[in-house]
Amino acid sequence: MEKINWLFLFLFAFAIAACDDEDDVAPDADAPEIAITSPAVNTSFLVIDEIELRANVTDNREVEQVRIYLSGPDGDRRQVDEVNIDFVNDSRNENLKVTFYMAEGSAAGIYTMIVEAQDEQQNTSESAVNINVQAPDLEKVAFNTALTKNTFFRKRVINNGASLTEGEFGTSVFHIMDRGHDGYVENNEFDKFTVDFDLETSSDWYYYDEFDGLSLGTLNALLRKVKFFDDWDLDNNNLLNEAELTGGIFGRWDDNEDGVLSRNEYESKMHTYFIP
Ligand SMILES: [Ca+2]
Ligand SMILES: [Ca+2]
Ligand SMILES: [Ca+2]
Ligand SMILES: [Ca+2]
Repeated sequence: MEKINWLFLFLFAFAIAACDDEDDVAPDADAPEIAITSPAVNTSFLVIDEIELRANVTDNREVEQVRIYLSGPDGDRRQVDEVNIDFVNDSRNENLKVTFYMAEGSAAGIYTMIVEAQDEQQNTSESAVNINVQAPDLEKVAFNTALTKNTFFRKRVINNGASLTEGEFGTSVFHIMDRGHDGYVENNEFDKFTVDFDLETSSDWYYYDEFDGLSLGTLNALLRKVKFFDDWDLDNNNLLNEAELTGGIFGRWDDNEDGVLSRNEYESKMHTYFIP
């Protein structure tokens, strides 16, 4: 009995001490420190690239929140991300990795990426890095690089960069057409793809189903009729490698057939089909 009372007293005192501690936090005058590790200063990005920011944020007590801003050549400043730190983790040292995309129609030029970090007592600090955002005309090889270096492309095309059989190509086109990402190709998705891939004038490219959407089997039959796979398979080995695949897309998007994709030939289609 005696023992239990002592234990109780001890726990009680401990609880009071803990409460006391919380009510009487010593002031923290030190703002977090931020080190942006990537991208390097003045790195160039295409307006359709995914942009990855990496930063290390430390605080003597606790990093509470980090906000990422992008400030453009027109002086606009928009928030691209906000990271609230989970207090359960070791929040004195945070390695951040944030991926974002330029909004469609963004001005080309120098942008400043700003990382703002706040600790639990609202001490705030900021660090920034400039990047160079460009929207050039793209030749076929540059377009291939632009697509394949970004992870969003391989998320839409099956096989993770390896060559595609005709059936795998059909499945990949199905994913690309399904821009709503719901597993169905509805009529409006079919119609949009028809225009964007320059198929309006093809009498072989047509289906009508009011209710169920386009089936994979129907799509494969249509693709065979318009010879996408055959025409894109330049070395006739019955496989499409990535260069043949992106070259095929390039050919369908080059509306004025001048051998380059201008910004207005690639940007909005990239947002429609690939950029998350
Ligand atoms: Ca602090
Ligand atoms: Ca859909
Ligand atoms: Ca081939
Ligand atoms: Ca063109």
